[in-house]
Amino acid sequence: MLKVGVIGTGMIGRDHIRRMTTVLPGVRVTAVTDVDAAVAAEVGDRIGATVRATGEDVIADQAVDAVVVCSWGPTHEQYVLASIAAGKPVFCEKPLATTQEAALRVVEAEVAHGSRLVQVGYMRRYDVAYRALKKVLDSGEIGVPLMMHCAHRNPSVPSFYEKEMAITDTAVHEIDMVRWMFGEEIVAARVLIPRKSANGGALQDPLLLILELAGGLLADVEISVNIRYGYDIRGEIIGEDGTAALGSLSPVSVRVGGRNTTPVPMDWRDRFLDAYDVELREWIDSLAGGGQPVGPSAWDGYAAAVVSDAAVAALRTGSRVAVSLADRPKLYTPAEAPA
Ligand code: NAD
Ligand code: ISE
Repeated sequence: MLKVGVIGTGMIGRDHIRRMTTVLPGVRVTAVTDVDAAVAAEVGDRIGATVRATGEDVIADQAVDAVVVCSWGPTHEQYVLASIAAGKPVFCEKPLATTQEAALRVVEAEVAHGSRLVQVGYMRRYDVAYRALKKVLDSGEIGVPLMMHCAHRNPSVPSFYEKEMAITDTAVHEIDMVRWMFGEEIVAARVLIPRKSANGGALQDPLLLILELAGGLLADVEISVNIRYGYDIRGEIIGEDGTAALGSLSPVSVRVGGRNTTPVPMDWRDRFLDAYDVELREWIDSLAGGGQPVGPSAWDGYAAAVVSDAAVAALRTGSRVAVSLADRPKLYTPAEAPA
């Protein structure tokens, strides 16, 4: 039984606690914390976990074998570094860190530790549709891939959401996904700014992000975060001999009154419910018997942070911005990398 401590009991923290408490076998949440002590106490009392005052207290808890970090992005670095210092595996929600310098500090700390402890919550890699898409691509059936069209649409975003979060918080999933899908690094980013939606208030919404991969493939990502009608994630790969796309996401369509309708999920929890389950199940399984995580690594978190920074610079300047990564340490050779 893996004993897990959770730092941050907000939306996704509570959702991961629910799945580790009621869905997944072989795991128990033994300690929780949140800067909002009342929220932590409510969650901790409900599941019988110890409520600790700080993230550091959770990490140090003798009854915690592994840590799940679900607090706000700028706090991730400190908890991941503290987990590495304690020698405990740590699953960190995306992003690994909010600057590339911070993400590199995590990589360096893990390399100094000498084995993998960190996994980052880039969960598109665990979604049945993305996995099926990758299987078609890898089979060679559609030939050499040339382009990928993606859309990342949120019905709305919270009031604290700022312009650059369209990249750092939202499209960062596609940044990780295309690196994994095509097994290549992203070498440059551009951002085009279309007509502004009135639904976005002060935000410049939507945006069109264009990513260039090392082998010449172009991936474009429409980022719309106030689309209202639902949470809609799309992806289509254009190959030399054919195309492959994420399929319809609803198991049901309804024909009534002269219309054929297909329900659209309203948020990421509905759309990726199963993917989060698979993600944490595989993480838990990988740690059994003292094993190492095999999912998205600190290097993947670092690479996503560097590309995010380039895309934010592209948004600010309107120019093409090249991506420059540090040398990849041996710990993260492709053979050891991911799902
Ligand atoms: P949230 O605001 O609902 O919850 C975050 C919680 O962290 C809050 O309760 C807050 O009080 C707490 N917190 C903040 N700083 C803390 C600290 N120093 N120590 C302890 N607790 C602290 O946000 P959320 O939507 O749950 O997002 C949390 C993280 O998860 C973000 O990094 C976000 O990008 C990520 N996320 C990932 C996905 C995904 O699809 N993988 C989906 C949603 C959110
Ligand atoms: C959120 O943090 C997520 O990770 C969701 O998957 C994404 O769609 C949303 O835009 C983010 O705010």
